[in-house]
Amino acid sequence: MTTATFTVQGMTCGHCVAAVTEEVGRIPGVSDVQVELDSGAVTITSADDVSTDDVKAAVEEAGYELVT
Ligand SMILES: [Cu+2]
Repeated sequence: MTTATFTVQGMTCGHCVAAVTEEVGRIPGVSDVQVELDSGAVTITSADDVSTDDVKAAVEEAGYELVT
């Protein structure tokens, strides 16, 4: 198990958090996603390292932007 934290821009409410959690949770191997609304921090627990490209794609699919 490994964890990685990313920052997502543009979330404003619990619905945004749910959308990001759902999309990021679909990345293969991801077992847990914790989203902090205020800071935009998204902590991902997965079997193997997640690729930034996968996280970026999932975040954009949800309608938000990954801060790099
Ligand atoms: Cu929202």
